[in-house]
Amino acid sequence: MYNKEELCKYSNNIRKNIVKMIAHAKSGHPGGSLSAVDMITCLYFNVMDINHENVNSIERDRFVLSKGHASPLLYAVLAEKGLIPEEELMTFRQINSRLQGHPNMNYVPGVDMSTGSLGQGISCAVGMAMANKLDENNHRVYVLLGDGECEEGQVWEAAMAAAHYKLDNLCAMIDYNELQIDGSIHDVMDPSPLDKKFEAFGWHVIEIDGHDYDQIEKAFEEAKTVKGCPTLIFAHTTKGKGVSFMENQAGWHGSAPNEEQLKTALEELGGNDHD
Ligand SMILES: Cc1ncc(C[n+]2csc(CCOP(=O)(O)OP(=O)(O)O)c2C)c(N)n1
Ligand SMILES: [Mg+2]
Repeated sequence: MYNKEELCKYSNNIRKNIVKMIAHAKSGHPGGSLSAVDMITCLYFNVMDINHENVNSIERDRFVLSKGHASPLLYAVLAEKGLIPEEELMTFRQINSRLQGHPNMNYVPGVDMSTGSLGQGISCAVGMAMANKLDENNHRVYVLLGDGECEEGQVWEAAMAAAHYKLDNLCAMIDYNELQIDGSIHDVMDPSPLDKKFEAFGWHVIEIDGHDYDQIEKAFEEAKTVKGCPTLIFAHTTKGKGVSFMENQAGWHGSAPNEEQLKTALEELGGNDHD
């Protein structure tokens, strides 16, 4: 288990790589990548059993990035875990790169599902969790959803099926940053109250601050003890977390920083070195 200081160091480097690769590609989605860094760092370093040796094995936990536009986050975490080379991150969104704008499970080791069409990832995760039950495979399935993504009807079919099939090996997380592509989720198509809705669909719901490592870790631990229903971690987050001028700005959903903005972002994140 990594302590808070170590997790912070990994998260910070992941944030730096996210802004660097998006700036280098001149396209990508920084806001929703940065908001989920703390949860996904904790998941990959302290919760899931994925590593270099078992990456291609069926005998490990699975993660589905249902909000596939946050691919820079997934690639940066995989690099931090040593599953893909860190240098490769700068090929993000280039022709012939394995690291396309939305993740492709056929090319990238550690990518467990190809995603990008919002709503579909959670359905895949439900199928994977059902398969694990049928195979008597005790490994768990984790899935990250955006709050805007929950405006997709398919999410609710998946939520209903997960409860119906008592998938207690499934843990979903909602990155509740309250923004989607064009503005506030409450203005675009209000999906709230998401916690109450998942509860009504038969899920065990845990509400946390998605930037507090103690709360994140406790929630994952609690989820492992829940029997007979799936768990939702409903995480309050800040879109663009860690880069002041990106925080809570819908405009940074899918825009790349220019050279000057990259410099400022990296300064705020403590410089350009891998320390
Ligand atoms: C089915 C589908 N419709 C629309 C899009 C375009 N799109 C990409 S990201 C996004 C907003 C998602 O908002 P949210 O889930 O809140 O993501 P986050 O704030 O975490 O970045 C939209 C509408 C898509 N990828 N898939
Ligand atoms: Mg959002």
